[in-house]
This record gives sequence, structure tokens and C-alpha cells, in this order.
Amino acid sequence: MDNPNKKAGAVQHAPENFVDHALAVAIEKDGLSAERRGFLRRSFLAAGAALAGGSALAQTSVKATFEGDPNILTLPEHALTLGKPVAAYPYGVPSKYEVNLQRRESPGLTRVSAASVAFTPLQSLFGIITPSGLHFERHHQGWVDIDPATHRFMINGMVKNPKVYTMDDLMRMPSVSRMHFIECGANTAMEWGNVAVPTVQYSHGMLSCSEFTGVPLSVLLEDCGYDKKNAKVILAEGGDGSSMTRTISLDRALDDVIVAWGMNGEMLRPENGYPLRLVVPGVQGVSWVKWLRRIEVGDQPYASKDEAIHYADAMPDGTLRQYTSIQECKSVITTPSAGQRLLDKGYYNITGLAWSGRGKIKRVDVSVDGGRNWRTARLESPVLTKCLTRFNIDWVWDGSPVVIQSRAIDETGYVQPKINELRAVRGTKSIYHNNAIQSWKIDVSGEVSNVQVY
Ligand SMILES: Nc1nc2c(c(=O)[nH]1)N[C@H]1C(S)=C(S)[C@@H](COP(=O)(O)O)O[C@H]1N2
Ligand SMILES: [Mo]
Repeated sequence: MDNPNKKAGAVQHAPENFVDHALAVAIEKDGLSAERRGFLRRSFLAAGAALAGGSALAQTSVKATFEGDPNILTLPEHALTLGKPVAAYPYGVPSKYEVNLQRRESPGLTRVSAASVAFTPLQSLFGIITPSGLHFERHHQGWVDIDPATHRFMINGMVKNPKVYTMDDLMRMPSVSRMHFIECGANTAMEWGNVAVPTVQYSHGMLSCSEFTGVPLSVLLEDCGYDKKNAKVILAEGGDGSSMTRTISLDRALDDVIVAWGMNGEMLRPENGYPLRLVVPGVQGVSWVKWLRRIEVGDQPYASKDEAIHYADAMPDGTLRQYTSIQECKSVITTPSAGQRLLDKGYYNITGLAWSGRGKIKRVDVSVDGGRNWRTARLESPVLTKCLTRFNIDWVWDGSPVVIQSRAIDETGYVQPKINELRAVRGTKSIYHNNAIQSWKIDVSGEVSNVQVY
């Protein structure tokens, strides 16, 4: 076998080879770099599976041969030397080859970065958990890093015993750990107008999913002796400069709301509310009050600025719909997605995420012909309530232009709507709560872009 690298005595990584048999490659577009993915490993897996034969994978364009791949025949330097010692990083960091994997701010979206958004790179994530360093950020007045030793959390209002808790007080109480998605009510807002947001990071990246740990709010409300006869709501207040306050119905507060300090096995990150935040499963992100300092029990909605002026849905008849809290059933294909490019015809795994603020995902259908025909995707376990669910489906691209879409159905039977179905009910003045089916167009060159299909 001819091995040019061996002849030259060279041991090199040859980054170009990385994408030789790529399943999909992220390209630079409008100065917005999308991420490289785990091509090499996956193409070998695909090749192996293709050899096993029988499936759609048999039609893969991946060549199951060592010819022309000198890297596999020469032991690289890292296989012949001593590696780095343990604890080189007392707190581990990603590989230097993953530097493009970043939260990103949309330039010009807001006037100051302290009151802005950094979006999660959904196109580059696997499974359902968002790494804590990539959890989206949305601050109304910047983020703060509060000393847990001095932080206090108060419950007052319609309670027998108003109390002020320290973090130590809270952390010795009975805790739970649950996996839930958080989605900003304004996620996918730009799709109300057809502006072709360039990547899924910017169109859907105000969405993350973590395991949260904390004490159920019901335990704390009992502890303070809330007024069981007259109380109807709670008000949650944050400790940052934005005076964030949100009304939450008592039913919900007693159901699955958590006063949380933990996120993915460690303390919350400062950007996400350290040392304490409210977790309100299924409800829009704004109610997940960060840097939580107070909860007041009351008997009517508070109509605070963040519920009277902001986070209200402009309806077609000119009225404002308030207190729309639930994030309805939604899904999106994350690969292939806008800003990526398919390198060749052949097999691809279409993958994406589905979620519902009302419970579990029951089914996800995928269309590769703009919504005329639908096939049911595989839901990967676990499928949890008010949590992201990963779906996958096999697909062989014949090289012709296509529009791909996903459509989720939750356990209540609710079906994710088309954008025109949603507009018929919600009009065109909305910012929040766009859960429409997302369409990605793939052209003959393999380039994927954001389009709307009616
Ligand atoms: N105290 C406080 N809580 C807050 C906010 C804020 O600015 N201040 N932003 C809210 C909004 S609009 C959203 S979408 C979520 C974002 O949470 P994250 O930054 O952890 O993603 O936090 C919510 N809680
Ligand atoms: Mo938000």
C-alpha cells in the first residue's frame, strides 16, 4: 500500500483529512463560524456499519478502506511519548480543537451586552444535556457573582412564619434532582418575520437543558406555613439590578417548582443565577428567576413590569395576552441545519431536539420533502417530562434540493403547528412563543439555509 506520509517520514494530523469522509461539515458563513464536529470517528463508525450491510447505511458514501489514509498506518507522536500529568487542569477544559464551540451573542441585537443574550450552539451538541459552560445566557441588567455565605433568601407575605434562609439552611433540607429544559419565551422570535436567521444557534439557541438540584418550593412554603385558604400566587424576586419579579400560580409553585442551587452536578454558574435560582419546569425562562432573594405569597397576580409591559403576546385583535407561561410543544433539526453543508450524497443521520412544557414528547415526525410526507423518528432515551428529547432518523440524500422539517407531538396529543397555522391564531405582531415547525433547505451544493414553508 502506498503511504506518502511514511515515505516522507512525516507524522501529521493533516486537518483537511478530517473532513475527507465527513457526514456534514460546518462552514464559515457571514463571519459566523459554526462548529467542526466529530467527523473522523463517526465516519469510521459509519464505514463499519456499512460493511455490516443491510441498512440505509449501505448506501453511504464513506469508503471502508485504508487506502489513501496514511494516518492509520503510522503511529503518531502522541502514541509514542508520555502524555500530560493528571490535574494539569484542576478544573478540566475542552480540547483546544473545540475552541469554536461557543455561546454567541447576536451582534446588534441589543444596545448593551449586559442586557442581552448569548445563544447555545445547539448544532454542535449531542444528547440532551447542555454543558454548563454553554448554557444560554439572558440577563436584563448584567450578571452578578454573589457570595453564598452572605446570600439570604426570604419568604414573606401570606405565611404564618416569614423566614430568612441562609444557603446552609437550604442545603440541609430534603433536595431533589431533575432534568428540565429552559427556553426563553422569545426563543425563535425572529422567525415571526421571515428574516432567515443564519444558524440554529441564533434561531433556537435560547434553549438549554440541565439537571437541576434544589429543595422543592412546596417544602419551603409548608415550612413558612403559607395561607392554604386564601393564597393564590407567589411572586419571585431576583437579586440583580433588573428588579426581576414574576408571578407564579400557587398550584404550579406547589407542583414541581424547585429552589435550586445545583446544575449538572455542581453549583449553578454565576451567569445562571449562582447561588440560587428558581426552576419552573415547562414555563418560559423569564420566570426562572436568577439570584433568587425573595418569594412573597399573595392572593392575586402582581402585574409587575416584567409581566405587564414585557412578556405579553400581542394578539391580532390588538389585545395583549398576559401570563402566557407554558412553552408549548416544539422541535428542531439540529443537524443538518442552517450554516452547515453536506459534503456528498449518501447516508446522513438527521438529528434534533423536541420538548414540551406540558409533559413528555410522544412522537417526532420528520419530512424531507417540505412537509408532504412524514416518517416517524427514533426517540432516544431518556424521554422525560418537560425535558429535551433527542430524536434521530436515517436518511439517504440523493443530491437534489430538499426541505427538511421536524414536527413534535406531546403526551397531551398537541401537534407542533406550521408557521402559517400559528400566524392564523397569533397574527404578525408577536415576539414571544413561536413554536412553529422549522424548515431547513438543502441546495444541490449541500449548503443548508433557513427558509419558511407555508
Ligand atoms: N434575576 C433575574 N432573573 C432572570 C433574568 C434576569 O435578567 N434577572 N432573566 C430571565 C430570562 S428572560 C430568562 S430567558 C432566563 C435565562 O436564564 P439563563 O441566563 O440561565 O439561561 O432567566 C430569567 N431570570
Ligand atoms: Mo427570556
